[in-house]
Amino acid sequence: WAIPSFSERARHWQRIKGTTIGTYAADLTDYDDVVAVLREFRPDAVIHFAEQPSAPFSMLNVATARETQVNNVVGTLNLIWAMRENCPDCHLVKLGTMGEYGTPNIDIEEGFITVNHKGRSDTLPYPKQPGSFYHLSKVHDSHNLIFAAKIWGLRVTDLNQGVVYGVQTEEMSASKLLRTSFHYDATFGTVLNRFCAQAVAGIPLTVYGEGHQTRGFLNIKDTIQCIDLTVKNPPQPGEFRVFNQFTEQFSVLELANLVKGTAAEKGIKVKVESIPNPRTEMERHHYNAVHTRLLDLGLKPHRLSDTLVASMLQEIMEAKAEIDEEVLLPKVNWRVDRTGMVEAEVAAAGGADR
Ligand code: USQ
Repeated sequence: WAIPSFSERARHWQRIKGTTIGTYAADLTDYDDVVAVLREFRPDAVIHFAEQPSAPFSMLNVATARETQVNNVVGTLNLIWAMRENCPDCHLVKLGTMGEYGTPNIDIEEGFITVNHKGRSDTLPYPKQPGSFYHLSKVHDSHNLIFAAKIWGLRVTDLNQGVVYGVQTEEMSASKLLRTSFHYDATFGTVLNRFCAQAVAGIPLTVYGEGHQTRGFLNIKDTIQCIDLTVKNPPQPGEFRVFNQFTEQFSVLELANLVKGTAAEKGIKVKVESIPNPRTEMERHHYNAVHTRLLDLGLKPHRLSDTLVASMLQEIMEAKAEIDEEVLLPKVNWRVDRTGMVEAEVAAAGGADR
């Protein structure tokens, strides 16, 4: 659905809430832009969500991989330098991802793990095994942030967020003018949102491979709650914290079956289809990730339920005519087509008959 521009939404928020919100349009990869905004606004906290967020986009070709890593890593690097020079006491709340950890065969801790090695012990950053150039960009960011906290004393919280689902925040339900975009395409849409859109469009739900891939999930409403709690409880100068920001774990197949069951109650017949996995990822693996730090700060999770899926389906049904079925099937393949490479080498060598 069409949404008002960012500044229009800010103006509308101002009208209904009576609070002032300034808006700036700046490019984080332009250092002077970043400095100008910080100098004028003088923030106590910066919530950094300005990264390219799609794993498939980063795996499309060299240009999109480069765009992802330059935008994400250079943008964050500019921001921490600008904070060091202009507001070193400001709290940086940075959007990371649970995908930084990958799917190791041990439980995932909240940022750090205590290791005993050859009779000595240390608490170290949890090992990273990301699954795309996008997820890697967040790993690179995390390392830069750990360093900036240690060397310059910046205060940093890395929010390792899981897969977000949901259509509505409370503000968006109160006014359509505050709506944000809803992505259901194979590149920018996340899995549960996509399954709901596929159900409404009447096409089979695209479970990649076996569908036992398990991830941490959270409702879009809880994303907002988590940021609020993080900003209200800043770290000490020089402290780098990691919060694993998700509320529940599900496999892809569990989500598909939940959507199928809920859609059936609404009279929508849905087929769940396993399609060849376009990604290189484990389809059967251990997954148990600690996520207590935001709960300790007071997070009240909105858990996934059939009523919630029903309300998502309802919301999407109202925009059914606008669904573009073309974008629902995955087009980006993680794998290398070696047959093509051999053919290209043969062609480069002057053709098959040489
Ligand atoms: N999947 C399907 N069918 C689909 C789409 C996805 O089976 O039609 C599977 C994927 O193979 C994957 C899982 O569902 O195993 C999650 O995929 P996703 O596209 O919902 O999420 P992902 O690519 O991991 O990325 C999303 C956001 C990203 C965020 C990340 C959190 O786009 O910004 O960082 O979720 S996490 O996954 O925890 O790293």
